[in-house]
Amino acid sequence: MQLLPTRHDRRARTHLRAAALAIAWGLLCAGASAMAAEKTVGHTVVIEGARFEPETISAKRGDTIVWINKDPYPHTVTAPGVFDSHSIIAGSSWRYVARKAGDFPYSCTLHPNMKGVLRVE
Ligand SMILES: [Cu+2]
Repeated sequence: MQLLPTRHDRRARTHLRAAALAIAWGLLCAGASAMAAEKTVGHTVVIEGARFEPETISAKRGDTIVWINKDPYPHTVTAPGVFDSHSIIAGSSWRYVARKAGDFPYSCTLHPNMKGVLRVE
């Protein structure tokens, strides 16, 4: 019988504390993302055939807009000085949270004839 904690006991307790912290942190994060998900309003722009569909998308401040590239080659969603997705590879997407109100014309830097407008109220 031992009265003093052994080295093994101490280590076990440290592990337990680390595990408890990890669980608490996980719950905190899950809660925060659930709250964020409730508030988020999403809009989708599909990029297909080198066109933005719809060409003009209306959103409110705080909304998230997702551009999905369905073409087999990359595109960008670029409003100089406002936002820039850089290359969105085939089959990938890019999301942007509209923070500022206004009309933001954007284009694809790889295909400058591809144009769209993000309208934020
Ligand atoms: Cu393009």
